[in-house]
Amino acid sequence: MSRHRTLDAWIADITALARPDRVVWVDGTPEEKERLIEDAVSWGEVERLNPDKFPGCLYHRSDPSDVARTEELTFICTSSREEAGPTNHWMSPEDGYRRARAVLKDSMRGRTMYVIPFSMGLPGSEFSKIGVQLTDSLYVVLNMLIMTRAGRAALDALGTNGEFVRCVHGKIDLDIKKRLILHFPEDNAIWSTGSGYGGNALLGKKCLALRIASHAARREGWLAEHMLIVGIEDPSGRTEYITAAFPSACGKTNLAMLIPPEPLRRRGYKIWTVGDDIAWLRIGADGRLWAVNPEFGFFGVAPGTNSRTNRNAIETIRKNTIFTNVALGRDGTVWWEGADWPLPPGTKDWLGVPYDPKSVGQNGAMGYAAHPNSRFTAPASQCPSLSPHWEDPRGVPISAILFGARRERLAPLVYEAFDWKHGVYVGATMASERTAAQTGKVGELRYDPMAMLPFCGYNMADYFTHWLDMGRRIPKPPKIFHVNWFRKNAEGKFLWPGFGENLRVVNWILARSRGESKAQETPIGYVPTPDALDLSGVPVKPEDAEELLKVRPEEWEKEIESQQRFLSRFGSRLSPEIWREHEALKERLRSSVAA
Ligand code: OXD
Ligand code: MN
Repeated sequence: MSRHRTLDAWIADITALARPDRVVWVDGTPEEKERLIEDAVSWGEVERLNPDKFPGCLYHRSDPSDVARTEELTFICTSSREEAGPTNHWMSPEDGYRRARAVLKDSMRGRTMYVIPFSMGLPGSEFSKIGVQLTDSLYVVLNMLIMTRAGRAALDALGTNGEFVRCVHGKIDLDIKKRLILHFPEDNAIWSTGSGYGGNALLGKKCLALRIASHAARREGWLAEHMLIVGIEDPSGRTEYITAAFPSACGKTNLAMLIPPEPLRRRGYKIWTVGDDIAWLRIGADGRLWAVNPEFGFFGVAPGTNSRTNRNAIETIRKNTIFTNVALGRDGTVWWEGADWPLPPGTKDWLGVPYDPKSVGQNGAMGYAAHPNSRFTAPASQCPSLSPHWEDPRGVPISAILFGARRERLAPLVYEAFDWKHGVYVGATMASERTAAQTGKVGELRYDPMAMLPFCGYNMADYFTHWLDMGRRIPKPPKIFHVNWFRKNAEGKFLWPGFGENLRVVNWILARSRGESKAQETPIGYVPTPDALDLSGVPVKPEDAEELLKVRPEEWEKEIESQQRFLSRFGSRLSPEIWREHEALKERLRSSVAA
């Protein structure tokens, strides 16, 4: 029981429906966490890892059918289908509640239902939103304790009549037939059933902080975005912040925790991580855009993470971390493809089958030891590059916004939009090759505007309009850029080394944002002049550097035909300003090809 009558009445309703044997309130104390871990271990939900090598760490294997977000089972339940728009799956609120209630009915008999009050953002800050999640999964509770500020403080912030997002989660028997991820933005409610996977089940993250929050942000005049936030300190001691939106599993965590390459580190460059996945942005009193990270931890992709690609992440996950669907050694240590430590003896793969590297491709685990979307859940506070301002209730001021895609061809390493409106067009027509974070065919090209395709809680045409409106309201807007670390040469080799070297590109972006540094105008935007990027010591051949920045108008003419098909899906709801940007781009390309 709390002091909040609406909260208590709602919990009573769900308890009567799901009929758990026990209801346990999560208070967020370390003693409680220890007790919950004990229970989770004794019920076989998690195993403790080797206490010397991975102190306080836990291991979890999920159901093999429950390893990624299931976008086809994710719905926006608004009164009209148009409100959800053509890129979201829609269900009427009546149908949504009826179906979810039927699935949840009696499903917690013999189980405990946990009540998790949590705050996205610092409790009490104007940026924050409170949620309360009910769940029958102890694994979910342990993850929520890392990913959100959960427990007593969130409940206190709610007081006796504060507003909160009602989050109902039942893993039930993880049956995909019972899987539904439903959002009711008009009701401030989320119902998720039949899945225990992070993106489907940790309801503070994608469901609240993006889908429900984006809907609220439009009403309230701010932005809820799928963006990392990072500060770059230069040798003079000045720190400037950027946000960057990349589709899932395209390196947001790596960019957020980047280690400057040696020559830049020696000159005094430092990186300050604020967030790796979600940014909430508001217009500050000084007319700039300010951002907070509403999360409390990192839910990162494990494969490919090593001390070369992301040393800060490796430091972050050494203790108090939950590993899901990675490979497990007999000695209680973990491993994944791309780890830079040896395969531990007696390793079992993510399905629990003994792993034999010699029979890769033939065993039941898709040939991988760790699932490609296996994850770590780690407290942000353990990150060595964590910004001293990461919990500043005002957030940090943003100098530039980056949109990024994974494109083997076409998109240059970096280009700058002509202005905010053009930047919105660039974000709206972002297309990327699919990764393992979504179910579906890896490698296929899909439009993912602002990396928000799976996360926008309303009609994306209205979302673009909201971005355009925000541009008019921000007195000192950040500049907008597009980056692509993934361009390949004719032999299929990456042209750009990526990782730490990305700081070279970010430095050009920051210089441009201050009105410094050189660029050449192309039909798609401003591209660095060959001498404007500091490539000293970067292992890139001059001809590759040229190719990286190349804009081929003939190729872009094909691309904009496909952009036009994508944008047409929004019909008359799409702002004429977006079409004007489209026409202007077409015209610039036409004259450039003609010349
Ligand atoms: C994530 C995702 O887990 O975008 O961050 O899928
Ligand atoms: Mn994400």
